Amino acid sequence: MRSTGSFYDVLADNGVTYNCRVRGKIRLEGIKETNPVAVGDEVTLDLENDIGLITEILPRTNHMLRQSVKKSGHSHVLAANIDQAMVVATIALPRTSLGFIDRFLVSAEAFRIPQVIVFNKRDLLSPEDTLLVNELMALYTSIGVTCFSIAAKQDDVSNLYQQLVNKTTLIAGHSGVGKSTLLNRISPAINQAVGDISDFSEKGTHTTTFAEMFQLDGSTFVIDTPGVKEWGLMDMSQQELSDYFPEMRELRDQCKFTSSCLHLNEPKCAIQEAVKNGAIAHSRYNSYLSMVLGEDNRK
Ligand SMILES: Nc1nc2c(ncn2[C@@H]2O[C@H](COP(=O)(O)OP(=O)(O)O)[C@@H](O)[C@H]2O)c(=O)[nH]1
Ligand SMILES: [Mg+2]
Ligand SMILES: [Zn+2]
Repeated sequence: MRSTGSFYDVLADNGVTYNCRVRGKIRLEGIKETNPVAVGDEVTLDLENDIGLITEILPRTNHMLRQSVKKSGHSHVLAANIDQAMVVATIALPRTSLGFIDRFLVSAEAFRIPQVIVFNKRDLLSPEDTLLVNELMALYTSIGVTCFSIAAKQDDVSNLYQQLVNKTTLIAGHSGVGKSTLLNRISPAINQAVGDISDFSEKGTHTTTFAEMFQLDGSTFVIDTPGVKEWGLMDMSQQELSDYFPEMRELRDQCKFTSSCLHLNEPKCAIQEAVKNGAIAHSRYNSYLSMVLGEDNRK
C-alpha cells in the first residue's frame, strides 16, 4: 500500500495492514530499478517474528516508471499491477504540457493499461482555454482515452467515482494540478494534504518520492503519486514506439518500409501522410518525435 523508506505497509488477505521489512536476500529477476518492492506489488509475507517480512514478490502484470532524475540508467517503479492509468492535467496553474500527457499515455499503452485524462480546474478556464480543453477531449477520446473536465474543488465527482469502481487506478500529474483535492472529494477518508499555490511554484522541492495506495471499498483502489515530473518509458526500441500511439499503430502497416520505418523522413510513409492530411494531430506527432529521437521532453 505504501512505503516509508525501508518499511512497507502490506494489506494482507485477512484485511489487516502490516508494517513490514523486505527480507535481505530478495531480488527480482533482472531488476534495474532502485526500489525492489513497489506500491501495488503482490507479495508473500512471513509474520512469525515481531516485524513482518516480505519474502517474495509475485510476477507483475505491468508497472509504471518514474524517470530517474540523474539519468543513471536506473528507474523507479512507482506502481505495479494497475488496471487503469489516470492523469490529472491543467491548462493553467500549473500548465501541463501535451508532451507530458502523451508520454504518460505511452507508458500505459505499452502494457495496454486503459487511460483516463481528467482536465481539472474547469472553473479557472478562460473562454479560449475552454475551447482548447474541448478540442483536446475530442482528440484524446478519438484515440480511446476516457476524458473528463471538472473542477475538483466544487463539482459533483460521482461520474468520476464510477470510473474507478472495482479497479486499481494510478493517479498521476504534476504537483499542484489537484490530485489530492480530487481524492479527498472522492473519499473524504483519504484526507490527503492539499498544497498551497506556493508549494508547486517551488518546482517540486517538497514532493514526496513514494506513491501511496488507498482502498475505497473492497475492490476499489487508487494510487496517489505525488509530484511526478516525467515518465520513464519501459525498455523499447525506436521501431516499437509507434505501436503505443493507437492512431499510428493502425497505419504503420501501410508504410512502404513497414518493418524499419520510423516515420521521420522515409518515403511513402503512411504516418507522415496522415499528419499532413490532419488524420493524426500535430501535437501527437511532435510528442512521438521527441520520444523517438530521445530528446528531453520535460519542457
Ligand atoms: N480553482 C481551483 N483550484 C483547485 C481545484 N482543484 C484543486 N485546486 C487547488 O490547487 C492547489 C493544489 O491542489 P492539490 O490537491 O494539493 O494538488 P496535487 O499537488 O496535485 O495533489 C490547491 O490550492 C487546491 O485548492 C479546482 O478544481 N479549481
Ligand atoms: Mg498531492
Ligand atoms: Zn512510416
